[in-house]
Amino acid sequence: MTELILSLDVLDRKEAVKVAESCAPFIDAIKIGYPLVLSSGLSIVEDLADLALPLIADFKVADIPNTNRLICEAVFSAGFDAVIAHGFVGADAARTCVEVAHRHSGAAYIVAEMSHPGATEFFHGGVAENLAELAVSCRADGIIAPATRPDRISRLREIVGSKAIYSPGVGAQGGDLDTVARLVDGVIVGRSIYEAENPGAEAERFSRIRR
Ligand code: O7E
Repeated sequence: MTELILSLDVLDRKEAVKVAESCAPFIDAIKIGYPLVLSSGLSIVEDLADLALPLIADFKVADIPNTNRLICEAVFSAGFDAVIAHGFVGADAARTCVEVAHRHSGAAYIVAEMSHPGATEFFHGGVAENLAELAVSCRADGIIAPATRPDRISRLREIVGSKAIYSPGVGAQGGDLDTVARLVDGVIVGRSIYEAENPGAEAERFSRIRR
């Protein structure tokens, strides 16, 4: 089964909770990043707790080991179940995120390659492959790979094996749902669902990948 992860980049707190509630039966997790946390505060986690869905903190943590540790401790203390970190800061810093996550019985995912066009300016020449290898050596739970470049997902799969691959970029960024769903463990979808007239119905439509 391929998981469907809702990217809840909605700025209004009430609207965010409403969207999450309507999508909840059709999704496997909710990804929350800076847009929602900066507009609503960390307590948004408490508002979503009743849905009993895993909450993924997409803070793309990218600092020195000690600062990464402080950020990740705050993430898990707030009630998140997983954190997303960058690997380009090096193995010591990335490993810190993984260690904090595992100490809290949570998960940590490392960004291997991003989905937007500009990502190719730096994620080339083996950089993403190196980041995927780093994720494996740091015992991360998985990587993030671009739905906009399915061939790259296949290449990174060769490196991470059975570790999870979660993939953003379907819908609004042009990635094809069915193509990507066959390659990854979870598809991350934002605007195509939360900007729809009926987000719940749209989430249900996307949830065909869970069958
Ligand atoms: O394009 P959307 O609206 O479907 O939203 C995609 C979400 O995934 C959005 O929150 C964006 O910040 C995030 N994302 C990407 O789009 N591309 C990436 O390469 C990485 C991420 C991301 O979430 O990284 C951590 C999973």
